[in-house]
Amino acid sequence: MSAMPDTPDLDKPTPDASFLSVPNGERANAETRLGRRPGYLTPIHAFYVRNHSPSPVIDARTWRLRLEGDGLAREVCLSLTDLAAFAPTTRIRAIECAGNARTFFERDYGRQAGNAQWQRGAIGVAEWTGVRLADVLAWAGVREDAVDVLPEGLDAGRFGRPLPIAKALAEDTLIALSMNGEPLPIDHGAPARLIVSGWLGAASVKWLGRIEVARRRLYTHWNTRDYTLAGPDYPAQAPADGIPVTVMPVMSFIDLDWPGHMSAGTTRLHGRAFSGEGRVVRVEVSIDNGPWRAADLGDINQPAAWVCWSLVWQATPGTHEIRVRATDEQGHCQPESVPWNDHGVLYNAILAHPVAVV
Ligand SMILES: Nc1nc2c(c(=O)[nH]1)N[C@H]1C(S)=C(S)[C@@H](COP(=O)(O)O)O[C@H]1N2
Ligand SMILES: [Mo]
Repeated sequence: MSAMPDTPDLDKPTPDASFLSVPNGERANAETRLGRRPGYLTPIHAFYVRNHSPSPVIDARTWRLRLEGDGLAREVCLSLTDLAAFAPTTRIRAIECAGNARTFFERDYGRQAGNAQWQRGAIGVAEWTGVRLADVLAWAGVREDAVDVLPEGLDAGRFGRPLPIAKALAEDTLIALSMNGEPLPIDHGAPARLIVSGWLGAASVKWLGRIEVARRRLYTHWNTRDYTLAGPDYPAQAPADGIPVTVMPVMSFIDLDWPGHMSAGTTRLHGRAFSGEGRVVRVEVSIDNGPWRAADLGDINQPAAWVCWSLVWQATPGTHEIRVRATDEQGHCQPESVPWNDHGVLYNAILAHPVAVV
């Protein structure tokens, strides 16, 4: 760990610590304050961190990635130099924790769901550079009848969340070695992490050490006992306690703190909208239950990253409620409410954002 991190339990420097706040005191976790308008790409110092064990410090010179399992023709071990031989690939992609906005379950149902009580900031967009997992698996001789791929971290809990082979072979599933043009920071998985486009953040395993490829379905805690839709309204899918979360649904945010504060007058509201299922095609805003008005969308609109939106507003003094709803290219729109689930995942209801204008 570096000598004096600005945010306790994080390795990375957070020069403007107000960019990150810690949900409910869970150690080594921090969320982005969207009210600080982080930019299209979330800068590293402002990018949320979700750790189930503290960030391990790994020596990149001795680090190896082991690929094994009955779904491969051979077992291989790769160093960073070996990985550099594969074609470099860059993608702008979001990572969003399946538990983002979990705190709103408590607001809606009067009790807390799951653990880390995220507000809206367990999401970020970065430019990831690395190699395609598909290229590495092909080189290791992935078999036609491979079923599941389990990437595993070198953190104390050996965190791992299995993926079906089709998602592992997708052209934008990356072994990322850098983030926003810098070597991957310790808190974000140095020296190598997976980036799984559009899926729950848990699939983007950090501090990769091992990848198992199997000819059967694979299960860990993280696709059977957490990051599942579980509870009275959801059927168990043995051996999972519910439906394992995969793709992240469409969601939108206003770039204001919660509650927001601003001065009266003509102003422009800003925010961002994301869907794991493709591009966001429409963002609408309703103020104080008024008609839905179409917001302007920014020029950068990558699939499975967010699009920035803005809308001119004549802000009058008083307290207002601003609602935003996004629609993605699959035609999916945010719901009015989200049914309770025990782990508090996939909260994407339209939020009534309180804003005080003075
Ligand atoms: N090895 C490992 N990988 C991990 C985790 C972890 O605890 N250990 N957390 C996962 C979860 S739940 C999320 S939401 C993302 C968060 O990525 P970030 O910390 O880079 O924002 O990492 C995923 N990868
Ligand atoms: Mo997560």
